[in-house]
Parts: sequence; structure tokens; C-alpha cells
Amino acid sequence: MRLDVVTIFPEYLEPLNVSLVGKARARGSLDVHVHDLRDWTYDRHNTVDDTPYGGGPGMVMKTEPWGEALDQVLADGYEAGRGAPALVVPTPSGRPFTQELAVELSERPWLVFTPARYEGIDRRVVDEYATRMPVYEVSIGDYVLAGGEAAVLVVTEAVARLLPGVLGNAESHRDDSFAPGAMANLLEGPVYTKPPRWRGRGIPDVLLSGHHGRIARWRRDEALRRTTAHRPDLIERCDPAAFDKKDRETLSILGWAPEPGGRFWRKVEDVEE
Ligand code: 6GU
Repeated sequence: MRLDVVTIFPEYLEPLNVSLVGKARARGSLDVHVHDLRDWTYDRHNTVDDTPYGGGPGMVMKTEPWGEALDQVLADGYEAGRGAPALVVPTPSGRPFTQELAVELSERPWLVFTPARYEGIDRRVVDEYATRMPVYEVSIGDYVLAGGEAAVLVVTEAVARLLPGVLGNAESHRDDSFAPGAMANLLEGPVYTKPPRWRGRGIPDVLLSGHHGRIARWRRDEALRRTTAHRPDLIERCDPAAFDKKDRETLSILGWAPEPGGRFWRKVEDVEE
């Protein structure tokens, strides 16, 4: 997979040289190119932004540097025979970045990222390239970052670990908390390793029992416990058919009950006496 990133802070993308993404690069699974947007400015101050039409606070990134940068980056990638590019535009007003989208992006041969600073990029840039290629405007969560570079690191790491051969173990993705097609999208419960006692704290007996069925059940119950506590929305979104008899028992113990129609599980609010 080829990745191009155009940014006014190339040094912000240094983490792409380390850890999992760095190894994927070293092994040849990833071909990463970081570009300085200011290389496509021609005035003395290397201007990349200007005041917004219609007024208001902040600055907007200008069309011309982005247009020239993207034309050149795209021409170079096409020349290298990289296949069909997709543009990934990090923005707090994008669609939520999910594991499902990470899987979709990991299947593309070439991603071009356009992290912006200030109030974002002149809309005409995205509209222009959207006539030529798929454009994914993505947000990594409900909070506001000063720029899209950190989002590029997030998306890149989520995508890179899905590339063939990068994680090493093909099984590793199957249990991902948000793996698509899982029975129910539950958060993963706690994990333990040696030593068996640490500061007076032991390991749940069941994990030492060697009883695979009971261990799987315990892990499932812990996943239900954690998901109800941290992400009740994931439980409510689940098809009740995703829960087996023992899941239902556990959910009841955790204070959850099916709605009258049985379409959803909901937290039963403690009733005041
Ligand atoms: Cl992709 N960019 C910025 N600036 N803020 C964000 C974001 C992206 N995702 C969540 N907040």
C-alpha cells in the first residue's frame, strides 16, 4: 500500500517511522511519502491560508497550494503504477472513523491524506478531487483537534495493522473489539500474564483451570460486564439474537432487560422506593 501525506508539519508524521507502521515500511508492505505543503507556495511568506469569505474567525487553507500539491503527488503515484488513489480528508465534520472503515481503507492500494490546520481547506479542493476519486472525510471522535495530523497517525495505524503480514498472526484481528461481523460488538475484558501473584493480587481461578469452555464463558461475561459499563450504546444496538441463553442471564444480573417487544436490551433504571 502507498500512503501520501501532505501537511504543513511534516515532522508531526515522524511516528510513521517507528513501531508497527515503521516495521511495515521496512518490510515493504507500506510505502509512505510525507510532503510539505509549503513546497507548493511561491510567495515570500509561503502563505497557505487566508481569511474566510463571509467573515468569521480563523483562517481557511487556500486552494492553489493544495491543488498543485495534490496534482503532483497524484502524478508521481500514477507514474509509480500505484493504481486507484483515494483521498482521506481528516476533519471534525467527517463521518466517524470506525473499524469497518479501517478495513475498507486497508483494501485500497493507495491513500492520500490531507490533514489541515486552521478552520479547514477551501471546499472547492475536496469537490474538485471528488470528481476523480473516492473521497473519505473522516473524524476520529467527538472532540476538536488543532489539526488533522494526529488523525492521520490514528487512521494509518488502524489501517496498517490490517495489511497482510503486518501483525504476523492472521487470527489476531478476529477478536478485535470492533471486528465487523462479530456475534456482538463487545469490548474485550481484562487479560493477565505471569507472575501468578503481584502485590497480593492473584489471577481469576477460572483462567488457571485449563477448562476451555469455562474460560470462554468467563471471557464473554467479562466482555458483557465491561461493555454495559463503558459502552451501553453497543449493547442497545445489538440484535438480541446475538445473545445466547447465558448472555441473557449475565445481562439480567448486570441489571439489563429486554424491551417488551424483545428488539433491544436496556439498562433497567433503579426504581426509587
Ligand atoms: Cl480528523 N481533525 C480535527 N481537527 N479534529 C478532529 C478530528 C479531525 N477528528 C476529531 N476531531
